[in-house]
Amino acid sequence: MEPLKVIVTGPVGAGKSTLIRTLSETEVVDTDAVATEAIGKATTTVALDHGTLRLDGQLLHLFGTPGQDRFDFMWEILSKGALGILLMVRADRPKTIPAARNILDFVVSRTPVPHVVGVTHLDQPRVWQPEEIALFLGTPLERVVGFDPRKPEEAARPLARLLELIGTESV
Ligand SMILES: Nc1nc2c(ncn2[C@@H]2O[C@H](COP(=O)(O)OP(=O)(O)OP(=O)(O)O)[C@@H](O)[C@H]2O)c(=O)[nH]1
Ligand SMILES: [Mg+2]
Repeated sequence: MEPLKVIVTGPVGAGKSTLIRTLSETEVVDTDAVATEAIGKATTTVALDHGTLRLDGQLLHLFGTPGQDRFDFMWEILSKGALGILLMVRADRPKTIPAARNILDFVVSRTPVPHVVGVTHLDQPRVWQPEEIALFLGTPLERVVGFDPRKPEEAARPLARLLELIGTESV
């Protein structure tokens, strides 16, 4: 069966690299480097993450992007040939949601395939609810999935939703 390429994108700290580390059944390739800006964590992806996963009988190749927009040339490179987009957003950092919309517009304009929004950090004390994030991004609520990418039992949830969409529509 042809492997299916999915791009995992979104702003810094949303949990893109965490998701790929949690789910990958093959050794993950990552390119985390020490962050040169104050971003609330020690390292950041500077090129890509790669991992693979078998889900609902389908082999997925997950390509994680950097979150910082100074690496935006990688969004375009990594989205080539992708059949689905997982946009990850932190519920506890509403200030990053415009950046998330910018990334989504950028990727969808070049690679017009279905997307799902994965909302992370919902366990934090002050968060935007998935409904509010859906409204801001202009994404229908049924494509917005709250989950914790650190938890193996939850991490595949948005990808399962994305596979359903890829199976039923072209955009
Ligand atoms: N409390 C909490 N922490 C989370 C959750 N999801 C991810 N994290 C943590 O948030 C951080 C996310 O870091 P990364 O996975 O490096 O984020 P990233 O999206 O790859 O970031 P860049 O590569 O810098 O763009 C990690 O420390 C995770 O353990 C969540 O739902 N709740
Ligand atoms: Mg990363």
